[in-house]
Amino acid sequence: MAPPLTPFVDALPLPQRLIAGQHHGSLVVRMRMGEHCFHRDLPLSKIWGYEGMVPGPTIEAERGHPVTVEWQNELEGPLPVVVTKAPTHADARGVPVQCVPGLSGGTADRNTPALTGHAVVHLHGGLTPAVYDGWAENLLAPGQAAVFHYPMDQRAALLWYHDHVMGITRFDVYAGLAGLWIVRDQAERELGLPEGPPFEVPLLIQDRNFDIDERGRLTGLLVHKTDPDVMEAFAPFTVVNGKVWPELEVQPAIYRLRVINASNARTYRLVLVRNGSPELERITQIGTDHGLLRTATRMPSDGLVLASAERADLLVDFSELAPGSVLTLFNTAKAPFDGASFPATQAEAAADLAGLLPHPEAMRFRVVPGSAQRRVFPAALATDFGAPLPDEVASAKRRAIALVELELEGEPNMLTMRELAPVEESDATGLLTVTDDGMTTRYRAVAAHFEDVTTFFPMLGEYEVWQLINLTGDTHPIHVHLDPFQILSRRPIRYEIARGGIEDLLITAAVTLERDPADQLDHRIDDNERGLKDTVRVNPNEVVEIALRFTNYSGRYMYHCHILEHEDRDMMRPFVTMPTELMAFMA
Ligand SMILES: [Cu+2]
Repeated sequence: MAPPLTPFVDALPLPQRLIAGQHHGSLVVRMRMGEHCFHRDLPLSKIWGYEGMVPGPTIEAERGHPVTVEWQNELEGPLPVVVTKAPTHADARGVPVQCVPGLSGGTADRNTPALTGHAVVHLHGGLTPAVYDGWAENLLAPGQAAVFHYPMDQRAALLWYHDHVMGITRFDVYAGLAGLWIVRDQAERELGLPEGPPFEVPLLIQDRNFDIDERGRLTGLLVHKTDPDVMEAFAPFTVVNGKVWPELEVQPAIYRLRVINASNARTYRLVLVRNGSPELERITQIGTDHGLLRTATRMPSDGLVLASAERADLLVDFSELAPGSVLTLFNTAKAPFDGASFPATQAEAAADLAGLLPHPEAMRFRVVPGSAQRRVFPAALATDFGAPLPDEVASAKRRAIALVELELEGEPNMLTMRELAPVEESDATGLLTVTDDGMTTRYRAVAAHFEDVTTFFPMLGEYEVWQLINLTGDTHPIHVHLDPFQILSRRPIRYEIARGGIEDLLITAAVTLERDPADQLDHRIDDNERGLKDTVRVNPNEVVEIALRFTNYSGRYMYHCHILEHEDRDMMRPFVTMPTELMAFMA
């Protein structure tokens, strides 16, 4: 399908840097309506952005140096996004409507124009006291402001800040309310990694769609479009740092790319291609969500998978390339993503309309003349964390959560996290059984929706193991606020859901920890996932176990799917971290 915009004609923008140390750790960031140019050939788009920009300024902080941000809400309504649900999944030619611009016969949603700009800021990956974490219901109306204190008592990492309003996060982030936040520290600096321009480049990747006028010309107006078959918005244009399919000129040197998937729903599997061949070996991954891995790793053989909110810290070696060399970054992941593999050698041909991937291009790198700079970075990177000890895991509090899709007539399906409590009774309805190596545990769902009773009260300083059981057909990136976690295991399951077995709360299903004969996924933990994570992909037919330990801050936090259309409907739950000594006084 010919792209309706010319790729690689805009230079990759670098977000404005806002270095906290230059402002005595005290920043003011305004949320404002702005006008933004997503592509050379597009009219200006109205956006909501931090400082009126897409993405917002990149805040840079130093470990151990607290940062305060006065978040000032100066947004003006209405929401600068047309929200629509197209009446059909595909048009008369059979092209899925989410692969093309415009409303595709959909009518503009009537409720979203009433959104005047309530907002709340969450620092994703921040070890932040609960009062400053951006609870989804504690909103700032336009004209209101709040000062949030960020201790920055955490290791160097690429974080991001974004809107988190209950029920409409998908629209506020889509409108532009997202920005990067880099924590730096001495341990990382001692490795001599590139820091700042030109060799450290953040790449914030999103997908966006735009409206068309009566003559079919793109208008620049942002469109959030879903369809009767697919409840997530998968937009056809890949936007990096606010530009559609940009190009970055690179010198013959090693670049450090700080990559984040900031899309609402789309998962990317990134493959760097030169002269038709994948060049995965040109890339070394040194960090993940919460900073450096213990050792540098190669790319997975299919490419780098990043679901919504996942980050990767990459070293890319352009040093031996002749000026004029061109390398294109492709995305080979179909949408909705279900973990299915795709060979990197086919990356240029990854376009797939049925997979809602009309244009697999993401961006391009072009080598320009410069003095070649060859450097070697150490393979051993971090020693400040290890895998949780078997003893700690064995004695940890265990929790089980089923990821479930509830089909509804006449409205979008509802995705929920069913928090499960073990029960003794053996009656067959309303129970979810998990059979592992002949041992069966019976559970009853005790919470499903955000406003249901809180059931998770982790003790500060104590390990917990959360078991995430995916009973849906898609991959869900599950994000836990506050401290990072480590992935303990990823194992195949087969399951049967009883007829009518998914009710509003209860679920009747049998899960067995063994491979379903029809299941093609390998269910392995990639080397680049063996770090400190805050978002983990849970694929279909899979149970993932994570080890968490909350440390410094007591309070009410959230965990949720980071597909924003899921989070908003209703794949999000609270948990309360508690100091142990308070438990004796809990009624
Ligand atoms: Cu989800």
